[in-house]
Amino acid sequence: MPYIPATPLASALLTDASFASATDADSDAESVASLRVRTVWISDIHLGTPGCQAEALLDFLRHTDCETLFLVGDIVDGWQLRRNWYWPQAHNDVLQKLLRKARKGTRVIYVPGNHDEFARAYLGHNFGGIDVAEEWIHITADGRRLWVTHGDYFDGVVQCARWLALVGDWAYTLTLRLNVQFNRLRARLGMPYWSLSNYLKQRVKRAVSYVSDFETALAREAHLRGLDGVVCGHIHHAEMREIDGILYANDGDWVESLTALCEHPDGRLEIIDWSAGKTAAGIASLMAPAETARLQAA
Ligand SMILES: [Mn+2]
Repeated sequence: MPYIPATPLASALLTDASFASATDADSDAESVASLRVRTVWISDIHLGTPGCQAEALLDFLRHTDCETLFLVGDIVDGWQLRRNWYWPQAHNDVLQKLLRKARKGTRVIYVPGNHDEFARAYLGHNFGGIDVAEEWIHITADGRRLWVTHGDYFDGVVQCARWLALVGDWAYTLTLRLNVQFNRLRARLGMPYWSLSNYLKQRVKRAVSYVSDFETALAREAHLRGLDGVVCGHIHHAEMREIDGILYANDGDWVESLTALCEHPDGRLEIIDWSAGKTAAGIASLMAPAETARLQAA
């Protein structure tokens, strides 16, 4: 029995007439000079939102060739699409490009994030050569073990906002009512007024500040898991640094910064800023010296 997609996005993609033609048009762009790396991590593309810089990402994907491509979450923005349908051709082309890479032999691993949490229902499945996984452990060419996760599980603000969104209005109202009852009881027992809603708000605030150091929280978790580092996205801020001996790498986003993380053949990691490096000269400067020399000799 054929699989009937449950989400409007999936059905739109599968019924879109431009689905096939985009693939063909795309093949023209295959011959451009490539940045050849072992691994690429990209995240926070937010397809389906006007902010997504799909053209820039397409340009990056056309110039890049890798063995493994990680899609580190927030690839399609299900939150926004549910509110307001926005799906231009370039966004379709990005998906086509990703599927094409998978078809042409790139290992593509998709680790969903909070904006595309609908994909978390398909963990362990494979769609057109793309593996969907909750998280991954990547081993670099020089033997380092890196935990790949979107990062939202460790974002106190998201966790709490979600909790507050879930409990919502009625809980706040209930809390206030409980507070009245509670203080009536306290008054009867001769105890001073105590605000339950205020207490709860303080607790939430403390919880937020506790996990607000997102980077430290992720590095700590990688350490607890006995790994050498973590690669994540989510906060739209490309970064690579050591936190207490653990590598923290964030591949940035394709809304503002146009950044990706790559692993060179020798295991060296680097953040690629595509807003600066989209020329052939820029690509050459991103390569390891040996790699550049080899290409110049060829
Ligand atoms: Mn996110």
